[in-house]
Amino acid sequence: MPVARPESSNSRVIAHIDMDCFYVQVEQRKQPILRGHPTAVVQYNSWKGGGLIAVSYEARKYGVKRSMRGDEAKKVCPDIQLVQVPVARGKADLTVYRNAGSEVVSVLSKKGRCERASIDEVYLDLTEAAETMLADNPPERLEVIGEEATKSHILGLHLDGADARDCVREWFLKKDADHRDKLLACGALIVAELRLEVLKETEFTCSAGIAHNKMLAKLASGMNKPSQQTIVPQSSVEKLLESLPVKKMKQLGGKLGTSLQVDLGVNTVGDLLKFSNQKLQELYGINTGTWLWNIARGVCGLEVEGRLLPKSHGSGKTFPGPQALETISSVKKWLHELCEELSDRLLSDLNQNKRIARTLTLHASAYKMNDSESIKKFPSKSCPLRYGVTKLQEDAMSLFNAGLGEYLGVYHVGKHQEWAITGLSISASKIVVIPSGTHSIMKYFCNQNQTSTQSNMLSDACTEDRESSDLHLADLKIDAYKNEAGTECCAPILNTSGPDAEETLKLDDNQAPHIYEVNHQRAGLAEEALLQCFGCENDMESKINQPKLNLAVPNRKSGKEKRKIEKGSSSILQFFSSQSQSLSSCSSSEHPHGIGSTFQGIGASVSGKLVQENHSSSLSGSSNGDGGWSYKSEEIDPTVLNELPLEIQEEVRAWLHPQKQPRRRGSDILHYFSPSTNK
Ligand code: TTP
Repeated sequence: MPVARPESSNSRVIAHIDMDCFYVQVEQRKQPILRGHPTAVVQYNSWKGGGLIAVSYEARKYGVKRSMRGDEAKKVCPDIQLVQVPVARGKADLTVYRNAGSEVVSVLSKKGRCERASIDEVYLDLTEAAETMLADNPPERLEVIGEEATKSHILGLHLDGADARDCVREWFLKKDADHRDKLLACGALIVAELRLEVLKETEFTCSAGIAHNKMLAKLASGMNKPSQQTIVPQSSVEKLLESLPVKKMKQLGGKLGTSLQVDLGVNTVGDLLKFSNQKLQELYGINTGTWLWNIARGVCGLEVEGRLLPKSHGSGKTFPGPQALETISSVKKWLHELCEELSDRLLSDLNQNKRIARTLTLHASAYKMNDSESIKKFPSKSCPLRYGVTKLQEDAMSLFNAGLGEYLGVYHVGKHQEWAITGLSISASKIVVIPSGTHSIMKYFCNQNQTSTQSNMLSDACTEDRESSDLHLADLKIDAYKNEAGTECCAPILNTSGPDAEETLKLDDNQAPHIYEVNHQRAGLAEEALLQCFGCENDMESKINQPKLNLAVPNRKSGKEKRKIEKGSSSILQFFSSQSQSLSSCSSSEHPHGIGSTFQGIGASVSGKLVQENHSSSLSGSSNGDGGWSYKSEEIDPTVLNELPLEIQEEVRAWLHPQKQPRRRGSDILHYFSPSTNK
């Protein structure tokens, strides 16, 4: 969760970079002949020419909009080139766009802390770079200001009929400028250079906003597009917000914005200044109230998170009109497709980035037959995530059934054709990096634990993916989308009957605090699951009071003190938890195999370690001899071994009693945990 900074320390330099009509640019790079032509990217579904999901600026001049279908676009712009989104597994495949986004991120991340906010958006914290520039080489000493920088838009800058570029140049070179403005000037010079570099390296143009916080930077980046940048000096903030319609703020596009308009008569963000913090808190709760009070003043304390990878993965599909799913078997079939895609992405994240996701969430949109009045939403459901297509599918199906039961009410479940599903999506979130040395047996235990506790863990999913939470039958039009919170997926979206509807898709990390609050609760839920994985399941109270479990921090005893497992009260889960923590204290270079570059590699490092330690009658080890740890094999309660699958039991016994139980060929733990066995 991003850390909020107090207002006083907020003289930071934050940039928000947004790629211009991103999907179109990706397609134009593939087919350069499309450059300069009115072009749109359409959803593969070719009904009425498919739904437009990205429109080039040339096509926008003709009035082509994202809400249109291909046929309609052709009517207003006969020359338009329609390019189809690649398709895989019967649905949009966004891989090419994701990869293109990563290329851009790798260029942008050179200059400061970089947060990948969505498939085509990035926040940069350039404070340090700007401070360094101001100290070493301030703009006022520059002889020339780069051309790209002189094309900047500076909010509140009076042109008085003078040439805009001259005024901008003057602003950059001003000696007696406010210190904060000088920092912004440095930031803007850096961003102009970075944008040129992105163009050179990737052939993509992007636009940027440069301000003192994320909220203002994001607002600014969309003000002048394509391929331009906008600076927000502190002195311009009040005026900017005074006239900014509430619905233009990303988080106020929905019900909250409507309530402000209808209930309070607040039409612009500046109108909120009329209300005290206390009043806003009374009306909307402490967090949302305070957040509203702050945004009215242009205050946003959210830090740029150092994150180059997405926060979650998702896969989804809409089933509009006659395509709506009306049987469990059709839902099952599509969940299988979605799970396959999600599984591929999870495994490639695991292989490439050594990350695992811990929470699976299912969202759906539905309507009830013979009940057109009903506006009840299909509840989103979450559970701990298990790897492997089959397990994912099983769990997704359980979540679906749980959601359907709640949606229909218990008495209606099972009755044929009382419902229809118009959108399905699954997402994997709570992604964490696997600590060096952590091994696949831990995953096994997580999975085991999840299986046993899963029925208890089904829970209402919260609104992490705001798009999904906002799903409404009538809104579902196209299913390739981007999630501002870092999820990259194709899933049902709410769309697009006008600019406001479009705005609601573009949520950012300056989310109203209540969303974070809910997410925090979810984090707790996942943490609980993890704690259960590690043998704490009988101690709910201590769980709640415990600090969060951090696998990366070893929990070794100091000196020669040995940890013991008490017979009867101990569990094999605790044993392996301790093992993991001890192992994780060793850097990968200390392991003969390190953390492998593949899924199997992770297991290999563990296998290597355990087998290596297997030569004594106790399991013991210390990579550096400082306060080693050990377990006497006789201290391990033999009954808990019986909880394990046979092949694992055998192998664990072989570790404990190497002479008695030689390892059986072909049944090693590595094989057991390989993805193919998981499927
Ligand atoms: P946006 O950044 O919203 O739009 P854009 O990049 O196409 O255009 P702009 O220059 O105005 O920023 O979305 C980025 C990509 O995400 C877009 O190219 C296609 C995809 N997308 C969808 O697939 N569906 C949607 O509803 C939205 C909003 C975006």
